[in-house]
Amino acid sequence: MPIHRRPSWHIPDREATPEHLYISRRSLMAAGGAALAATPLASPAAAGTDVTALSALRSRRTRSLKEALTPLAAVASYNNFYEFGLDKGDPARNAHTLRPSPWTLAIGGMVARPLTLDVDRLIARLPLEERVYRLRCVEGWSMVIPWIGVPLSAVLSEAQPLGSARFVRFTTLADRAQMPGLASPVLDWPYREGLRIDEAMHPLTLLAVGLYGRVLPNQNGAPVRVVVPWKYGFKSAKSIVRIDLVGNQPLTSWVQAAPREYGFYSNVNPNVPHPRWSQARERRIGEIRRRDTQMFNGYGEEVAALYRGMDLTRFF
Ligand SMILES: Nc1nc2c(c(=O)[nH]1)N[C@H]1C(S)=C(S)[C@@H](COP(=O)(O)O)O[C@H]1N2
Ligand SMILES: [Mo]
Repeated sequence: MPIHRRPSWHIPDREATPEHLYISRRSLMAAGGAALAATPLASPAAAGTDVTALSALRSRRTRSLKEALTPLAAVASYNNFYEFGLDKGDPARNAHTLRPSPWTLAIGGMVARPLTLDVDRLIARLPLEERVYRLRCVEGWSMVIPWIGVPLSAVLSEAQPLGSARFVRFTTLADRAQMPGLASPVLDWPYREGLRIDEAMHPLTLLAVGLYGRVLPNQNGAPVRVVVPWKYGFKSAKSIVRIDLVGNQPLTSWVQAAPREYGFYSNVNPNVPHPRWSQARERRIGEIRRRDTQMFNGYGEEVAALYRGMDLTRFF
């Protein structure tokens, strides 16, 4: 691997795009048309962190892709968020009952300094970045999204993980009053995910609080979610309430539900088919022709070393 190359997310200052982030909620609504108007994109309770706060950002685009962005209307209306139903349109229809503010994120487990963070305040003090990442679902669709957030490592470091911590477990909200999908036993709630600690601390792993210059729409995991761009979408847990540093590989909801179909690693891998379908191709939302899926979702240059020597058909 060449050493002197700029990191692939580097873009020159002149291409950093403050202006187009300064989008008002009204112009987003106009741009998005009917789908957006019907969708309560705003997190009404999150007054402290509304779109003005995020767009007045400090946020600079620190990572771009030479691929068209998936329109916001699609990003906010074609979702997997089983807490709000199983159909792709259910989260946009149902997630208005989620109350993203106030919201507490606890960081604990094997840390020297357990934290209880008020997410509105966390957002206000974070040096937010905009990063355009692909997200690919294990079901074979993908999107390109301008996320806003910070590297997860920046927040985890504040809790001072112990040297003995080897994995990170994410626990998401499970509140029947806010989440009608919990009535279905499709998963063992709360939705739980996990990463190895080096994956969690990798500079690509984002703790996202917004997209398209605004706070996260509820259906995209408000107020705080992870985005792990080289893994299948389900590794990117939404509406997180707890992050624990742990010693052993945590049991995640999808591994628990169907261990032969969903492994702990779940790296995007066109060479390892899901037992019931191929992972070789994908459909970018908004496109008709399918395209080839890239190893590690195209992020191999940065993450392949994490898995050197591992049999990726066994650790899928
Ligand atoms: N809490 C929670 N997080 C979740 C899910 C979920 O059902 N519940 N679905 C996952 C799946 S399968 C995908 S593909 C992505 C979808 O994210 P998006 O709707 O923002 O595109 O969220 C992931 N995070
Ligand atoms: Mo997914």
